[in-house]
Amino acid sequence: MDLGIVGLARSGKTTLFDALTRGHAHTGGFGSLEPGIGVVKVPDERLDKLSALIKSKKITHLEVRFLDFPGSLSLRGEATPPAYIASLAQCDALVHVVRAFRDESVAHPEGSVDPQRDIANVDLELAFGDMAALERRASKLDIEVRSARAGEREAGERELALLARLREALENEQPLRAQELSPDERRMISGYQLLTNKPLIIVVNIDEADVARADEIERELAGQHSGRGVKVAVICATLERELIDLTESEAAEFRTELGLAEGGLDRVVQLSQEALGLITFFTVGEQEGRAWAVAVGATIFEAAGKIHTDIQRGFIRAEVIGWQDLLDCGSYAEARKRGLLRTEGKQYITQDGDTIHVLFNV
Ligand SMILES: Nc1nc2c(ncn2[C@@H]2O[C@H](COP(=O)(O)OP(=O)(O)OP(=O)(O)O)[C@@H](O)[C@H]2O)c(=O)[nH]1
Ligand SMILES: [Mg+2]
Repeated sequence: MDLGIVGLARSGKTTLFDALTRGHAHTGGFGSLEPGIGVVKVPDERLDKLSALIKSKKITHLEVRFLDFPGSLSLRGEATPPAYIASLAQCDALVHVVRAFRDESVAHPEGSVDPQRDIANVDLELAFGDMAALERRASKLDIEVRSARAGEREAGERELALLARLREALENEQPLRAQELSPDERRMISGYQLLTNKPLIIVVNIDEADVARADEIERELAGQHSGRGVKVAVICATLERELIDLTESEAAEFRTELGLAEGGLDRVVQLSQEALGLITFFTVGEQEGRAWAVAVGATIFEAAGKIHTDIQRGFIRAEVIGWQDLLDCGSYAEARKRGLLRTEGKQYITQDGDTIHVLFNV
């Protein structure tokens, strides 16, 4: 899962990236147009507790990759370089770092701090990228349709109509992720990797002086901006970056002193999972406790396929128990005795937090 960090120049993208990756990332080097890349574990207390209970030798968390894109997205007047758009298009979701910190020594590219304006401008920039992509596709397809025989034009014509509808939505400042699309239409545009169709996490980078009000600021902004495929998180990137160099107890003390809540960075990572429409299930045994991601609504048969294609192929049935029930029972044996370890067939819809054991035969 690749998450692209974007935003205006000097909004705090690299500071956030360093905090998330604890400074251990591979970076592109000064002046490079390559994004810095870092792998981050998705924290999950449920997995930690389950693995401790079953005494798993190894714990494997979910992982996401963050890509720290250099420089600015909105370049006012200048077109965003196509190579930049193309790299963004490869990402599964975008993280937009918005500057809300006031620091006279750090120049804002627009001359003043205004998070609402910057959120709108970056949305617009992403929409421009999509508009260009849709136009390119439409003009190619138009030629194909015209040169096709009369009876073979229908699919192309339907796609052209869809492209026109999507362009109109973008012109009306509606991101593509907000559009109602049929499964068929979704399939038609799935290859285009459109930017405003990707889940978006807006990370508002607040001032050190505002951390005690972080919750309040987040509620307000989330009320305005969160919606289908959009999540909002508020953090102070510089403080989070400073904390990673401290010991746990030093960091805790520092947080109390500043009124800085714990887990701000974890939330950015967790929100990205949510924005992607993923839920987590677990496999927990003595060898390994492991978290897996699967789309909301996926059957346990599909979940089994995430673990291994053989396990899916030979699927017989699965034993399933909610993570909290397993913790409460204290062991699989006790869970079975109390009837909480259920047997489910292929069609069972996997629930967030399910602990599963697939019985299979290949
Ligand atoms: N006061 C304050 N300064 C910050 C904060 N976050 C970032 N900065 C400062 O802003 C400057 C730019 O931060 P970066 O993290 O390099 O920003 P960036 O978005 O990666 O910048 P580019 O990659 O050049 O676009 C640095 O001097 C940071 O120390 C913050 O929360 N508070
Ligand atoms: Mg940077």
